[in-house]
Amino acid sequence: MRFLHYTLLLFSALAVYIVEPSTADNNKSVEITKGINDLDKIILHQTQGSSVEVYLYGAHVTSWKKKGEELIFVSSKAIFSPPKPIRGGIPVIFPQFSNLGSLPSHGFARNRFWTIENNLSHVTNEVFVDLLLKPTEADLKIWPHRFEFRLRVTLKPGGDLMLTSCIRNTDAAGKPFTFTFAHHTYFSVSNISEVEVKGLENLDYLDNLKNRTRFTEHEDDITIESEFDRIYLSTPSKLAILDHKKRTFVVQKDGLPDAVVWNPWETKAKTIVDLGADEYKYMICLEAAAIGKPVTLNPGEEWKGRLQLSTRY
Ligand code: TA6
Repeated sequence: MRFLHYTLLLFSALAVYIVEPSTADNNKSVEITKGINDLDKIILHQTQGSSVEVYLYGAHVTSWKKKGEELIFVSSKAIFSPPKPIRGGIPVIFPQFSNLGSLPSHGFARNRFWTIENNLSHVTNEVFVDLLLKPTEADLKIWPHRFEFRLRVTLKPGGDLMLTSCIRNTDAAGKPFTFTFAHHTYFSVSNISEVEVKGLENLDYLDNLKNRTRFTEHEDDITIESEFDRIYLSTPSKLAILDHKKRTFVVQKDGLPDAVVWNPWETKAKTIVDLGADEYKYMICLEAAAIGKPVTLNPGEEWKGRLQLSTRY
């Protein structure tokens, strides 16, 4: 009887965790669990109290912690219930950014259920999970293109977060398709008044508040003092958000030439049902994106994009 009891305990522990089989303090693991509203969630654990949480709903990162400190903003009013996208975290914007096409704004990848590719693992010292999205019959009705979108979410030993996207055109009928893309990251900041965005000086941008009219940025460092919504074109691969009260976020990107900077500010924030009235003060979106030059893939072709987030103190 006692043998049976311990065996059951062992198997239930194994069912939830894929734990590094060596010393406890390594603590590298991938945990499959339930989140808000019982939605499936994966938690990547790394050494030194780093962790990442990602929902299968939207392949949506909703938490990134280093030394136990939360670095990603999620609204206190976020709705974790399809088809509403989750407000905050890192929404995956595909195959259409904003209203740049006939699909619903920001496409459909952020409100679809993704699946786990069967290799929850950690290689070397990295902990990662591979997520997969393929179009449903309903998707094919609104966007008649066959694709496979693989997103690897990786937590590195030092706590850096990496998102590696791989989109393949699997259309057997030989049709190419074109898309725009963004990782719509909501960074958590001490206060928007303490923030500067670095690396966008002298670049052209499309102002979403002025019919996407094209302008050139003349400020060295961007500060936000009102509603702000711009698509910066062909930016450097390394950008930074300096929060004078807390830390610096370093954003490194490959295959994602553009960057969107967004803050709704007070008035617009009041029109967003799933955003708390003054929460605009504690977030800034800096989105690694491919918008200015939409990506076209012929059958069999693949596109890759990579985003790496880190912090400096
Ligand atoms: O990325 C900036 C933006 O396109 C803004 O124009 C604003 O609409 C924001 O995204 C949020 O969009 P959502 O559809 O999530 O409300």
